[in-house]
Amino acid sequence: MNYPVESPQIRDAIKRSERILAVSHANPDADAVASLMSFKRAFETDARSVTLALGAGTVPETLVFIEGLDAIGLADEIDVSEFDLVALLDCADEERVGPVGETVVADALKHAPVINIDHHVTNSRYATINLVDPDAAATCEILQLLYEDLGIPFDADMATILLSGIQGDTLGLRTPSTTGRTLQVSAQLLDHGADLDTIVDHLFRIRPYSTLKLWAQALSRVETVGELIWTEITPEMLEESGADESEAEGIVNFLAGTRGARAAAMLYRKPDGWRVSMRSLTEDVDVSELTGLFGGGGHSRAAGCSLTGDESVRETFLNTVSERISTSPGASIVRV
Ligand SMILES: [Mn+2]
Repeated sequence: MNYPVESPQIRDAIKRSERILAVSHANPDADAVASLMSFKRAFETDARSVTLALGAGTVPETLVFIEGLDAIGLADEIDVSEFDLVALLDCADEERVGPVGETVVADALKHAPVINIDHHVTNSRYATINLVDPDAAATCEILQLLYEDLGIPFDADMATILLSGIQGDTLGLRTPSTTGRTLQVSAQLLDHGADLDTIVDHLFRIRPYSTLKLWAQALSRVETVGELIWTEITPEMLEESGADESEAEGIVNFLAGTRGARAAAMLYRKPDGWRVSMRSLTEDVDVSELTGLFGGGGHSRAAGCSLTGDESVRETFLNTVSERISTSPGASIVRV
């Protein structure tokens, strides 16, 4: 491999630790879950435990093919002070971890080294040791290189876990974040016995009926504001379809492929406002910048933010984004 990830600090921190806590973010995706699961496999020994936790939420059903998922708990049920090393995986900042993020990181920093391994360009380097590579398509891509540098053995299960994180974040090696290195890392994982067939079936092909019902509802209410295309997921829609929120995840990518749309937004209704997920297919539309206007962030083609308030806040968001991405400045903005 031509791209070593060298981290003597991480090597030393792991070597000195006996009780590691690895945490990933709320609304976990394949990369978050795979990062956690691989971390446990890589570093747990008879003399060292690795406890896994999410900031909030549950593991998506699509990942059932990974064994041992019940090892993943919730950060707010864990006493951070019991650990002598805390690793945050795939978390750009404390907020991304979830509502308990700031407390978890602050508590951890008081008495233990904190490792931050991530690939988001907006990462705020909040930890003691920051291994942040925005050129990586997934945190699992960084981890594969790190494990290799540390001489961690790869069996087929480990390779499948890591490849599922990469496949998840690159939508099957199709996002612009996919580089030659991503392909090389993936090729190596295949050589280690990763089960690509199972990953692709579970992540991209098999879906429950409830997902179809939810997509039908979300797509039936699609609207445009200028060159922004958007739709919304409400608690009522989730209840009616029997789906959970994670089943809506692919919709925003699907919307972004609409001819004439320069950006897509999915708004998830929350008690105090909305969680927003954005995508763009155009290089000149940077959605991390757009969501940044509302306190969010992410990647240039995929980013998110939260809106707090009533429908006027949503209207401001939609109109602001629409105006910013408009190719015909001064065009009238459609009221929603
Ligand atoms: Mn990721």
